[in-house]
Amino acid sequence: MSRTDRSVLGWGAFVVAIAALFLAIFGLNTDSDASGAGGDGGASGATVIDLELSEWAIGPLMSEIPAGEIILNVTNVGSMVHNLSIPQLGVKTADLQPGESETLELGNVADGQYDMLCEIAGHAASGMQAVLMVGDAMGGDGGMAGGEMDWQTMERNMLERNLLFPAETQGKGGELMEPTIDADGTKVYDVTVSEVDWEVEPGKFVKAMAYNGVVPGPQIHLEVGDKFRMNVVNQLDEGTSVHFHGIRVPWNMDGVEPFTQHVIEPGGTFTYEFEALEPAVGIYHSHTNGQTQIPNGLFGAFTIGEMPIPEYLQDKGYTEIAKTVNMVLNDAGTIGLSLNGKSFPATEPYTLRLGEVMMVHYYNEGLMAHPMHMHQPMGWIIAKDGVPLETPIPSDTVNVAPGERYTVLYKATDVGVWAWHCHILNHAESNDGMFGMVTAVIVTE
Ligand SMILES: [Cu+2]
Repeated sequence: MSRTDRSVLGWGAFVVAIAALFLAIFGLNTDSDASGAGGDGGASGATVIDLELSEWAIGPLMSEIPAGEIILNVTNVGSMVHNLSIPQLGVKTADLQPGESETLELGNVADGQYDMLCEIAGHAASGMQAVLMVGDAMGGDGGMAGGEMDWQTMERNMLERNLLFPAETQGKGGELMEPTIDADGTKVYDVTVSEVDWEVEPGKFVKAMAYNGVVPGPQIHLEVGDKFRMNVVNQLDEGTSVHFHGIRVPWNMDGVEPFTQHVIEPGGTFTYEFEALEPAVGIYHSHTNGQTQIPNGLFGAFTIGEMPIPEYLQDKGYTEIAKTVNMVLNDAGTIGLSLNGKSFPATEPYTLRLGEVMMVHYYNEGLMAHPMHMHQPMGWIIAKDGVPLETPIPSDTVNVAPGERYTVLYKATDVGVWAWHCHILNHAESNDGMFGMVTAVIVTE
């Protein structure tokens, strides 16, 4: 849909609008106090830098530092165990307990950009990555003064990345899956669980776990009264199971070893079968090694019936839904900070015409809460965990905790390219441009 929609607006206008929007919204962060460069410290002439590890950042913001001897004083100021690794230089601290420090001598470091990250599973994807910029790291025309990255350089870096949006990547998840219909009318879904190479953002392929090869898994939609069957084939090299989160099912279909079933072994199969008893906004996901399998991609929207528009909003002109969007949030595993399995600039933009209403079902399949913020249009929460609210709640920001679902109506009231992102700012922005949990809604006449 996005290709067609983009052509309506015109590609050039789209890019210009996006650029203007980004410049307007995301101000430049050139706080010089945030520089980690400690100047030329010590008799050796080495540059000494104090770095802090926390959930989920490596800080402070790094400015460019001169080539030569570099010493890092690394302190874990967080509440979890972290480490700091610079793979290109082959150096790494031990796993540091909260409060612990370690000094890393990097030796004589040449001009360049060196990635720094915490190597504990999931931490880099959650934000614990940074770049150590040394000497002429930017290729000569950065105009460095006093070891600081000037604002023009930062701006150029940010714009370069932001203008990649919306970037094409391989693979698109979450599309509606058509069942085959059994003789007795049962809707039958065949689902294969396997590891795939998933392009999270342009050129960045990760090992994902996927239902039918895509992240999120294909959407399943039933009507109340439908008979449902899912034949699961496990092609992973570990066990798995499927839980129907937020769906009323018989106990033995709940997908939890050892309470309800044995794990589906590698090469094994399992059939889930039940009747759709009640309307639902739910999700199907793994319940085996879930803290890894779910963030790595084993989730998909599972909806039953239609969500009604509350009378209160019908009176305000919300009479028809132009578009329904499932927005699955994630922040961990191999996929990391993402919307529907993609990270900015590969996230999908959405288009609306003036006056149109978009219904969004948010699902959080990550490990952290995410306050999802729509710049415009204004939102109304109409359901929590699939249950309609008697009175809608106005919401330009809705905080979605892991496992929760919120249904929000957004009405397009003003033309423009409107950012839509997680408002935990380091889930969306960096001094290298936007990343992770950012997309946009484009409203046209
Ligand atoms: Cu977030």
